[in-house]
Amino acid sequence: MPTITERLRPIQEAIGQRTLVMGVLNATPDSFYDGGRYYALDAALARAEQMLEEGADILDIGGESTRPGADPVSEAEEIRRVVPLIEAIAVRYPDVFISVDTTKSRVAQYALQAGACIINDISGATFDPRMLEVAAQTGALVVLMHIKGTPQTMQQNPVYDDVVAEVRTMLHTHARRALEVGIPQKRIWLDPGIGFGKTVEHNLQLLRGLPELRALGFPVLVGTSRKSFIGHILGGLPPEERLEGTLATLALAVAWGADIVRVHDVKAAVRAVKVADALCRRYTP
Ligand code: HH2
Repeated sequence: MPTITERLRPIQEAIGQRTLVMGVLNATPDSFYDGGRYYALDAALARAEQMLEEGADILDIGGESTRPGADPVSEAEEIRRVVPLIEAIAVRYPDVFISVDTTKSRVAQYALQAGACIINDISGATFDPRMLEVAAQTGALVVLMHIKGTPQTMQQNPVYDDVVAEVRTMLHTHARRALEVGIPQKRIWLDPGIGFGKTVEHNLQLLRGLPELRALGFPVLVGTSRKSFIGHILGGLPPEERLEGTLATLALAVAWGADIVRVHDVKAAVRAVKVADALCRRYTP
């Protein structure tokens, strides 16, 4: 049985060559876009299969919505939602890269045992003090995202002097903590946390500031998919109407240095990113 670190090698080798696409799969009743659609195991498995056919590099499995004001979910319930799904995907597709979108170290631990190899923590491993230890001990890759506050409080008037500088400093701190517990640099990805304690203007500044975040020396993941700042720019369009706006953000995110994009619409995103990669990286598969 290859270790998690060995299994991660192909994904790490692709970084810098082309932009990776992470497909979102939320086994939740209340996520802001796909909530309720993939709550049942069969529906979630069918969606996983579809995203892989459409070219997803990674499947990001979540069991707790982090939309503004979402109700927290207990550890036991989150495990119940994600672990059987991860196991079922891993059995069917042993080579697939699965990340678990969680802030709880025990959920991460069970998810890794079930077949995940990436921990995607929207708190930058700050909500659960054991998270980095789990990543270090298991050899998992960790995505450390910036959030201001918690999902319950984050959109209550977020204020920054200089949002790019503050997010950059905080991400640097998160990365240093991860390095200190023994996680190697190439197994740490950073994420500015679009929509997590940010106004529309903050989100735009952060996207334009991606080159500065990339300059920290870690791969950068960006999650703009169907988020509310896109709806806001487009005159109040709902999540269902935000695909084209999302694709515009993906092309520019690639141009500004994103290494991984997290999306709901894998087929469209893979096509957009391939064209952006051909232009920006001179890479064609
Ligand atoms: N955004 C969401 C959830 N997890 N993880 C990372 N690394 N970056 C992101 O931007 C990010 C994330 C929110 O999107 P979604 O999962 O679709 O919604 P919900 O939190 O309502 O489940």
